[in-house]
Amino acid sequence: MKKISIALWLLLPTWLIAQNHINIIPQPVAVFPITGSFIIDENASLQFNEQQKEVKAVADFFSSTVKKLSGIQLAKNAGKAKRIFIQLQSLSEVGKEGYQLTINPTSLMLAANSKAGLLYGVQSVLQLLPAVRTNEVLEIPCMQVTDYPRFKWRGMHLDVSRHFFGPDVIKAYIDLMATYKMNVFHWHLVDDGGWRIEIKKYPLLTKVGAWRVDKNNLPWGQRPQAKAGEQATYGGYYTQEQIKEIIAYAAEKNITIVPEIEMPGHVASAIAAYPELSCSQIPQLPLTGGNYNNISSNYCAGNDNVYQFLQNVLTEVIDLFPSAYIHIGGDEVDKGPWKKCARCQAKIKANGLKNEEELQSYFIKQIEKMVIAKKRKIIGWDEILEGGLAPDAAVMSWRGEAGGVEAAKMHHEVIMSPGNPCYFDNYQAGPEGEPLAIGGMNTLKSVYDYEPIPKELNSSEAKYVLGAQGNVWTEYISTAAHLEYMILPRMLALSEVLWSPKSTLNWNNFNNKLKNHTKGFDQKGIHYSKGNFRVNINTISEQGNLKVNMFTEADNAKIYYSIDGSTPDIGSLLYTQPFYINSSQIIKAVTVVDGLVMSTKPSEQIFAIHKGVAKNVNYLTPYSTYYPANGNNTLTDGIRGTLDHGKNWHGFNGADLTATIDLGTVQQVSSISLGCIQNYRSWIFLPKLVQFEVSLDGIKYVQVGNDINNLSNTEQSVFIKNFKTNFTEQAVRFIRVTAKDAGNCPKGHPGEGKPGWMFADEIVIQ
Ligand code: TNX
Repeated sequence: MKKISIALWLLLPTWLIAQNHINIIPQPVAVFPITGSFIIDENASLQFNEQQKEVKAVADFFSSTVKKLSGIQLAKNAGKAKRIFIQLQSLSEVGKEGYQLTINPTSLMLAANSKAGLLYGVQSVLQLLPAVRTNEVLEIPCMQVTDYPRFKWRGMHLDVSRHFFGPDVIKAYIDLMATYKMNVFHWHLVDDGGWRIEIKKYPLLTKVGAWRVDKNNLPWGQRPQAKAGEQATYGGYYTQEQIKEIIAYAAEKNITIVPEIEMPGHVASAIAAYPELSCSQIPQLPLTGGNYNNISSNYCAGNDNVYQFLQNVLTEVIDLFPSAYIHIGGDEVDKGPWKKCARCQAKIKANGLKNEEELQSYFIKQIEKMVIAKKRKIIGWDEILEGGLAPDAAVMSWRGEAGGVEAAKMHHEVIMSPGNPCYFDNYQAGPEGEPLAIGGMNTLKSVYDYEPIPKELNSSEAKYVLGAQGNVWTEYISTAAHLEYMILPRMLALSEVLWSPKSTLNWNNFNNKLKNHTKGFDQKGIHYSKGNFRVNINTISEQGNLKVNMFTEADNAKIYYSIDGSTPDIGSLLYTQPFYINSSQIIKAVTVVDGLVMSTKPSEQIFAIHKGVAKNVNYLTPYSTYYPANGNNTLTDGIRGTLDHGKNWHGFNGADLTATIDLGTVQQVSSISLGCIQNYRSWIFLPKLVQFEVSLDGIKYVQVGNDINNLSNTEQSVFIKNFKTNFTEQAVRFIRVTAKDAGNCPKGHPGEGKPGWMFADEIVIQ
């Protein structure tokens, strides 16, 4: 029977599933709809074994949730006409976390091998109820469900150092995770911006290290460092009692908390408390933001007292957290201070190490020994591979997938959390229309399309990939509402990737189900992004002609657009297919679903049609491979770069731009311009000046203009400047544009003294 139900499920068209309101996210392994429905009302009774503590806990959770939703107090083990069974039962098919549900008009039977399975079964049942709770009947469509997860690590991370989130926010985060069957909470408790866990042996870690001068009125990257005498009023930490309570709270919901005690870098907070832990041993104030000038953020790897300190810290951490894994960080260690430190150099020599990379590896191996002695395993960011991986360490791959692939091939356990698409601190649609974020862009669909097993792994290596995780770094996230917005709805997409069989993933079905979930968020006042409804405006260049292509990730959506600068709505032009444009214009577009404009802000794209469009650009020095934009001819593709510097822009690091364009034939030209963007936070500055030259033969050039930058490179808002020259019309075939790099980042900038970036987009020739 079970086999038949799975087969039938696969045959069912999506519309039928949607019609049956099976809105469960993540998608169950097998669902077999049956006619009819089970109605939860006063005639229903909960049937369970009250002697079994774990079952009773699940039954109580179910009953209290029903009470909250509807006011109905379910009878327990009573002789009622309809029954809801919750029971432990030996089931061969569903494993430790799976469950089976059989719902018909008079009984709802939930069975599982464990409490975890029962909990997940209850989550599914709750998702089958109507999303909007007015006085609607609690009606559940009849069906059979067999369900269990694809991956055993279904993680969400949260950085509570850059901004602090109190226990209530953490519990709400855990609740959201549990609703979507996520089971590992990676708690990033230590970083430069604050030490957040009480350690009894070292009280200054929280007395000093948890508090900083409040610069919250400024974005993270623009915060000046604290000055002596300023009051440290922003921060907070968790007492060990609070931590125990949160661990127990999470465990009730089948969530394991993996604590991260970051080391040997990213520990300016610990050094603020105990300066003797750094190489320089110079006292410092806790970091207020992204400015590291004259701040120590590494432990001294040559000082044995540091290892003793960490042994003591880890002992308390391990006593608190039952998790099999302890995360010890290991990322982004600036080896500079170690190079200059006599103790570190002596340690390198005494242990026959080759360099500072091996010193980092030595450091991690010492820590691993301490953790293993306590019967736990370490996990670290992929930098722990450099200089040699500690023998039993698990690796969290964040700089793409390469670290994870390498570790899995070495038969080490791996958790995938590549920046793209697993960084939930990146934009989901913006930057326009979204709260300021750290940068990047991970759309809902990019998360949904993510496959945690890299192609490079064969099936036996793939077994080392335990799962994946969404990471939420909080430099730019300081409130609970913003935090919700950043994880929703992306976490729902990730949960489906990690739980559901690959064969059941279906973007349209997910979108359909999502509507019900976002309705629920609306009603509960939970914040989420509507970035999924953003219109993407792209162009296709066809033999020098530009074709505009628009697309939205949203299902069942229409796109309306304007070409006259007005705000589009349902009275505007309806997009049906790609179209040519042959004049400069601004296109604004919105997504419309069921007659409602869904986009938070219309998408905008400026098209500049000019004599250089589709002509080849030759660079003297190539643009950075990090910013390929639309390829070689990005500067002549007719598409102007917007405030999102990750798109349509070519970047140059510490180098001038010299671009030559051949118009192919001699043409009359009277103006040339080059667009440049400044984004102080991202180390991008306007060029010093832009020089324009023209030529008839491509050999002898004549200068026709020289536009000097008159705007400040300390201006912190993001803006675009057009460098331009107008001259008497003349016959021209070749054009050369040179933008002189502004040099190092300015004084007071976090990158002071280091090369900045220069970003250029369209060269407009008229
Ligand atoms: C990199 S991911 C970091 C974090 C930052 C994050 C911002 C990782 C191991 N290190 O310290 O907060 O980028 O996206």
